[in-house]
Amino acid sequence: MKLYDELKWRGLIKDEAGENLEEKINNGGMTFYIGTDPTADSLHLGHLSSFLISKRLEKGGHHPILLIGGATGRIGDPRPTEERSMQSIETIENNFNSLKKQVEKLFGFEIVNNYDWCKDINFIDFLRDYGKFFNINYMLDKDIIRRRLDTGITYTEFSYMIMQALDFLHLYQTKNCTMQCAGSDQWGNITAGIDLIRKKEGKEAYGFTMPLVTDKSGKKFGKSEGNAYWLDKEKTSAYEIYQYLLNSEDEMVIDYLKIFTFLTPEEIMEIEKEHKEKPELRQAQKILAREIITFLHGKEEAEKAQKMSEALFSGKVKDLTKEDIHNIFKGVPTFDTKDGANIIEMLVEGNVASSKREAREFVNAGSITINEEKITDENYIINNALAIDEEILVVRRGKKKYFIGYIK
Ligand code: 383
Repeated sequence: MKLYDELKWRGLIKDEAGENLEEKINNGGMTFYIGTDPTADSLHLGHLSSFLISKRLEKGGHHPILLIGGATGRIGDPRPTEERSMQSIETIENNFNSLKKQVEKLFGFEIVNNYDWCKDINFIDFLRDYGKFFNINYMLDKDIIRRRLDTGITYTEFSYMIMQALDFLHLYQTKNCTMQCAGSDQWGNITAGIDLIRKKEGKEAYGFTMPLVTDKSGKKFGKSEGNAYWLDKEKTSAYEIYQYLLNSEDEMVIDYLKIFTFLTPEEIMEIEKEHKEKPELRQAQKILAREIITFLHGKEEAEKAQKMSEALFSGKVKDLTKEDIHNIFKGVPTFDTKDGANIIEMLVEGNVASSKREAREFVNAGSITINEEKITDENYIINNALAIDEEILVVRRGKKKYFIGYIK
């Protein structure tokens, strides 16, 4: 399969700009860029799909540049809903440094910072050299701006697209960068750049976007209850990512394999065949999790995450080490208890139940497990011989609610 066809097959091309883009992509040899703003100190799963495209294009013989928006991050790309709150310069600089480190490690590409060429442009020059090329009607017609007209948008955010266009022009002039790719939310900004290059240089530039990755119901991939899955393993453990991916919907998982892995079309089609025959094995989900975690954190982390997941699933928590437990249950509520405590008292003191009466109800209903053993006796006594490393109790209430007790 030629590169363009493969990108299409993987579902990575939505909008395209520039003549003969297909041929350009297939031929290789272009310098292209993708940008991100330092709004946080790490990328998250929502960024990964478009960043991986840069790897795919690189494998196809193109030269990638990653731009981290030290300047644009100070302005804020308009969201469809409301104005962003401005971040302090210090936060932006911190985020920039963390992102740079992360992206260097994950992708190893040339990194540029648009602050370098934006910081010395003064306001009068900006209006004369760039503002003149942007008709207000043109700007108002961009989807993202139109969507903000009812709720309002400041001049600052309104100007964002000019900055991103200016970046493309700058990279075109200084690095012969002729293509930009991104997620579909960036279409307006990319075309603004292409138009600016045409107007100022009389040259054609290229761009394409990929569709937003979602679940079956259209919700953004890589977020749950508003929280992102970060690519930094200090912020989101490999285990948490593993669990999230393991729960991918059967109808979506093959799409995710195409989008997020470097497995070949043949390999993915083979997995799809097996997945259709035996979806209950969740083989496709396991491969997806393994591939993504291996890319992000290495093979060892992927194996560890799988081991933890299997241990929990099959009730073998006792095989886990203290370190595994900390990894798996990051963010889970903890409490202290003691050797010889009564189960009902422990549940109340540990806030697993709100009263003794409720604690008894849980125990009698069989909804409490300690280290995956069901406790149904109200008179059960906590004993450190039953604990992991004589110290840790993994307490589960119902199907999913976990607590970690420490015997002190
Ligand atoms: C800034 C200056 C440029 C080119 C790009 C930018 C950043 C861009 C943006 N990107 C998003 C971000 O920073 O806001 N204006 O979080 C996201 N990207 C990528 C992809 C995506 C986009 O980093 O669709 C998801 O991840 O393009 O929302 O000269």
